[in-house]
Amino acid sequence: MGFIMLSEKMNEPLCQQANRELYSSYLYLSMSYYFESIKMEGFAHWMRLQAGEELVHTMKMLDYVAGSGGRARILAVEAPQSDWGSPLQAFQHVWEHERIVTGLIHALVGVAEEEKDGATGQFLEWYEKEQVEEEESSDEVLNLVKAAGEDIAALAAADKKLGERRFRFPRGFEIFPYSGVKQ
Ligand code: OFO
Repeated sequence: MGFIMLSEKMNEPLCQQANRELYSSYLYLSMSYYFESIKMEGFAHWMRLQAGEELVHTMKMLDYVAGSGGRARILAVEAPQSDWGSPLQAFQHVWEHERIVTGLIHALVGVAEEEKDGATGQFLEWYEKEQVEEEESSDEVLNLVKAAGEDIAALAAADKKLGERRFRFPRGFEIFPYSGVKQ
């Protein structure tokens, strides 16, 4: 429990954003299994890690709510799409989705400003930076897939490259163990 009290007007949009982050995790996990079904294992691996990152985004936000005197609530997550016409369509979807999420983060920063909640505004700076990175990496992969086109060898090379991605927790934040428990 921190020293500041989160207002209800800030609490709820943060929980809703955590829900969108969890939806992102569902979406990328769904894409991961789509890629597995078409035997593109590097792409499947990349998406699986992306789904993990989104779970980190979810929990980091809810931990902030819970640690700021608010109440972290888990909301229903809708089922994501499960099939795409091609890797290109899937990555186009990622690209569009991340732009939507960036807009949501900016809206949340706007709520923090209206609420004169400087601590939350500062907390959200991490998400603003993260969105810049997410947009860059989705751009990069989208361009790679676009350049490969229908060329099987180029797609296989892209698949191999994406299979090299490694998972990294944000500095100072891991989702296991729960930070309130010493291990
Ligand atoms: Fe959480 O960054 Fe993507 O959605």
